[in-house]
Amino acid sequence: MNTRLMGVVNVTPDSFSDGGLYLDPDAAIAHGEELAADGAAILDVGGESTRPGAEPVSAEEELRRVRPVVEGLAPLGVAISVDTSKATVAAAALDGGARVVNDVTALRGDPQMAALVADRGAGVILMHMAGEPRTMQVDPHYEDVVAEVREFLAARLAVAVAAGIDEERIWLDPGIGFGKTDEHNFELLRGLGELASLGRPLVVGTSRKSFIGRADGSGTDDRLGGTIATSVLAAAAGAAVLRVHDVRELAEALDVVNAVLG
Ligand code: HH2
Repeated sequence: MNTRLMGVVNVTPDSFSDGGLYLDPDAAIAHGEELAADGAAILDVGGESTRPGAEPVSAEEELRRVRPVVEGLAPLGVAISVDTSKATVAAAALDGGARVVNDVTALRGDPQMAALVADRGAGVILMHMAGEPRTMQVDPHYEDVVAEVREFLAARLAVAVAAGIDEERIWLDPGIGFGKTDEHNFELLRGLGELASLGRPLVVGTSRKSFIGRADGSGTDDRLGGTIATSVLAAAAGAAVLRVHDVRELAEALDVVNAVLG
């Protein structure tokens, strides 16, 4: 399997699993360096938590958090993505050396975002989210979650291409935990093959999410077993990129999987 790891660098006070640990730019840069050394091919730098119930952050504050960290990590040579839905933040990160915009709103959050990504020739991750972080976990409902997420991603892919974004630079993400019940997350993980049939690489992020804790009884900082299990299943189902906090352990797991599969 040729699955790559995206290491999470959260420069936030309130992210659900590592909020406050790397708010200082030097601590965040050191953490990113460690994740790169552990085997991350991509570092995803974010300055706004999207956990259920999170309050939005101003562009100025997000920029203040993200810019020095992107600039500090760019010389490492690994690809940097910026986890933002604001075009001004994305523009500054691209100026600072980021190459990919990870937009959890799939270009719906900021009317300037699609043109920015197109003009800069940047890559973009289009993620499915039902509603917005503040309210997304209030009674999520789908008739057929895999079909509906597939339809949404196909539509957003078409919008992105129509806006002039190179199709080869677009990645798709089912948005595990974003407006989904535990059973919706399980169905999506089982149905990744149907999303892969859209023809674009899939990014999957299960790392430390609460549905794991409800399945195995683990707490937020102790969800490594379930993170590895869901990540390996996603990789086996064709995910191209796994967005994870624990890069070293996931790299080890993928090495062993590859040794077994040959
Ligand atoms: N999950 C989170 C944030 N960004 N981006 C993509 N493409 N896919 C995901 O699954 C995804 C994401 C949530 O995780 P985290 O960054 O650790 O938490 P928080 O949003 O609280 O900062």
